[in-house]
Amino acid sequence: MSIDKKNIVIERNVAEDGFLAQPKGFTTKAIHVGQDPDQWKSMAVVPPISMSTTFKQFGPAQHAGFEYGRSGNPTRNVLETCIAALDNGKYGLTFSSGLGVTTAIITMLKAGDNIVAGDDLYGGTNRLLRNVAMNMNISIDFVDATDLAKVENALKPNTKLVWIETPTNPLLKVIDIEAVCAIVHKVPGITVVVDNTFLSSYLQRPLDLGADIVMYSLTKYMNGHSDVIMGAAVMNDEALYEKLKFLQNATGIVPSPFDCYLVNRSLKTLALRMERHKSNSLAVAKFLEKHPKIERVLHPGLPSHPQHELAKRQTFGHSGIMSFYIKGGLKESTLFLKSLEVFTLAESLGGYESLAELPSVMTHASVPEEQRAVLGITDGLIRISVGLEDVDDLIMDLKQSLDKL
Ligand code: P1T
Repeated sequence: MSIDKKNIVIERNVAEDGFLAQPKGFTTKAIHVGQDPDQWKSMAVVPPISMSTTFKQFGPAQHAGFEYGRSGNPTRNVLETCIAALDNGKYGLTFSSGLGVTTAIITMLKAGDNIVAGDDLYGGTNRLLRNVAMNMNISIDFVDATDLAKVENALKPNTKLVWIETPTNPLLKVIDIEAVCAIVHKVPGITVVVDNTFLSSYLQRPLDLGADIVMYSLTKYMNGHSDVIMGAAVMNDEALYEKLKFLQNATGIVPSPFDCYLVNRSLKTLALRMERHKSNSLAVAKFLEKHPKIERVLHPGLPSHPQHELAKRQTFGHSGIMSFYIKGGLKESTLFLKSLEVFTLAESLGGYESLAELPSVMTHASVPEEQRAVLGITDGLIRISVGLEDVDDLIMDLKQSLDKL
């Protein structure tokens, strides 16, 4: 099957596991795009870290491409070029965190505008929309975007942004990006943003499916080593890019050159890491699904997942993140989490190490209680990020911890 989007022909072949087959060339791009040694006088193969906050000018307002470190930096440029290529996008921009990207995008709006957002979002995104954007007199409608009619019905004359995560945090709902974009783009002037943090550009490419902006918390899989907080936005539209580039500088939400170096280095192993996250997490999900102390496992790679078929059509596989309902409540989930020995009880996800957490009191504590109840973010819902350890050790750890219940 092949589809034609904005003159790019996208091949969609099916892999053995039923998900989309990965086209050739991803890791070659991750290693080479933006990294040309000829761009440096030293011909360094590894892009140097330019820590300088300012750059010498030939004459007043005459410079060689860089003037001040907030408005542009050579190490940041390398990373932004590489990140854009991985999403088949024209333009990439990096910010000091994932929420920094969200702030910059929201700052494109003005008082009186409306945002339609998915109802299940990272707690910090939910908090930013409710407690910051709403205070700027921007209205937000939260909808279950797995139901396309709800997205369509929520659009208003003043809607300027549709914001979705897929899969969602922490309930792993999968949203049909192509269908949402087709509905929204019938109305001119609405930007569709897809938060692709849970899958990375290796496992899902929202721009190819019609999204206007793909955004990341690079803090997660894209960096993958739990040692950098950073965010990115990738897009094809020049006007959008110019607006966001202006805001990147004007709001000052920029990352450090050293962190850009680290993320750029990490991208070289993204494909390798994601393949291992994918296989480890499926093995863990299958183990948990059969365990008598577990009520239900939410993992798009399992046939029991409500949008399993959609996940297969839209993604190149699933990452290491999943949630599950343990039988019982706060007492049982607390005992389970405290008993883990290989998994670390901590917020975040997407690093090489396995993590586990309780969204209701940790990552999603800022979501209003009533909304958590409606969505099913209960005290029995545990989220895990399956890392790169030996999978038998991970399964043994989960087993010994569940045995304590
Ligand atoms: O932490 P930061 O880099 O600012 O990214 C925010 C963010 C945005 N989008 C998604 C889907 C996210 O999961 C996050 C951050 N999430 C966690 C810290 C967490 O534990 O879920």
